[in-house]
Amino acid sequence: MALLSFERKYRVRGGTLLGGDLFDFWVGPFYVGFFGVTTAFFAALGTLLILYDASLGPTWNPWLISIEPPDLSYGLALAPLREGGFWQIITICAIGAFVSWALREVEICRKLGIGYHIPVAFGVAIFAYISLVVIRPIWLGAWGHGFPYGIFSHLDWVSNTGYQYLHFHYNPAHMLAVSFFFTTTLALSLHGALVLSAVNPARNRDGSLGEVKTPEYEDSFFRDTIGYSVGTLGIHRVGLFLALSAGFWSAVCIIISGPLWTRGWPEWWTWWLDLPIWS
Ligand code: 07D
Ligand code: 07D
Ligand code: U10
Repeated sequence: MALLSFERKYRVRGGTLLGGDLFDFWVGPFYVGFFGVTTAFFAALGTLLILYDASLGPTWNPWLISIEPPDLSYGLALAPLREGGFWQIITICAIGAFVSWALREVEICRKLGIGYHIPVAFGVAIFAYISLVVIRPIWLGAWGHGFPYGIFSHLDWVSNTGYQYLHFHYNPAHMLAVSFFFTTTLALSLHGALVLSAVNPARNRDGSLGEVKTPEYEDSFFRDTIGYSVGTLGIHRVGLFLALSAGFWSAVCIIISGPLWTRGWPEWWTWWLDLPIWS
């Protein structure tokens, strides 16, 4: 079915979580819904506050604008607006917008009668963000442990936080996360390449279209090369698992840095280096 006639068929009322029929309509290609309105509200308010705070600051250079979290001395209290209060409200707006976006995805899934895999996956990204600006700062007792909202300044935060633990590469959860990120790109490149090789074949020498191949060809390629094919549905499960694991172990690696491990990460490995089997 062509996409436009499909849209006519499925664009019917119902399936909303909140608001009933109230915002149950589309604007151009976008579904709105109650959570589309809350997304727009939080995104617009957060963006305006960033622009307003930037207007009070020293620069309009987009690379240098930075919304700083409060000083550590404020602990978990509310800070005055220009001393981290803006960062606190912007953080609430960001979480409001991300969670609203996820719930709007849920409503769209319900309308379509498909699974909730996409909002669940986005939930892992939201978890990683919340681990940086809510869970770890609360556990360490100060909002000042969150990262600043600026293009270069958030890189400075990552570098400084990394060196605070001497050598962040020795964080075992960071190792898992990095390996999952690398494996995700390997899996996606293999998958994209395999699908294109089978369903988008080169033209024949006489100029006629090449034959589109069936999944048996795809399975056979991997049975011939590595002895096993995970299958055409299976590769999508593998991909989702790899990508969500990357985000999950990222969240773990930063939550444990400080709350559960305060020394340099290389030191964590002494238990391993001291195992009696090595001597
Ligand atoms: C391609 C989907 C599109 C999304 C894009 C991002 C904004 C920010 C700026 C208000 C893959 C839109 C950007 C809305 C507007 C202002 C001042 C997604 C795609 C194009 N980072 N980070 C970037 C964010 C953190 C790190 C780029 C966000 C942590 C490193 C962009 C968050 C740590 C590097 C950006 C966040 C960290 C970057 C490209 C939130 C650990 C880079 C992102 C909400 C996770 C790279 C100059 C991209 C770069 C980069 C955005 C959090 C580390 C500005 C929104 C604190 C080491 N980050 N980041 O393509 O070039 O994502 O930086 O958590 O090298 Mg970052
Ligand atoms: C947090 C983004 C969430 C985004 C959301 C949506 C909008 C809307 C709108 C486009 C998690 C935002 C949407 C704003 C945009 C429109 C229209 C994603 C988030 C909700 N590291 N490291 C990681 C590597 C080093 C350090 C993670 C590699 C050094 C610290 C990942 C290397 C030191 C932290 C990773 C390397 C160091 C990390 C990041 C190599 C510095 C973290 C991915 C090759 C000296 C962070 C949860 C991530 C983390 C993190 C990779 C090196 C420090 C595994 C490959 C040794 C302090 N590093 N790192 O988390 O775990 O994405 O954050 O050297 O805090 Mg590291
Ligand atoms: C996949 C796939 C598959 C496909 C696919 C895809 C995965 C099976 C079948 C999909 C993949 C792709 C298309 C490939 C490319 C994708 C990426 C590389 C990922 C990254 C994506 C991007 C960078 C694009 C990001 C764009 C976004 C998020 C759109 C921005 C939209 C808006 C700002 C509007 C949002 C809508 C809302 C909030 C709902 C209701 C609101 C409105 C309609 C607007 C009305 C608003 C008001 C009246 C209030 C005003 C408020 C505003 C303006 C707030 C907004 C704030 C701002 C600051 C702008 O597997 O194969 O093929 O295709």
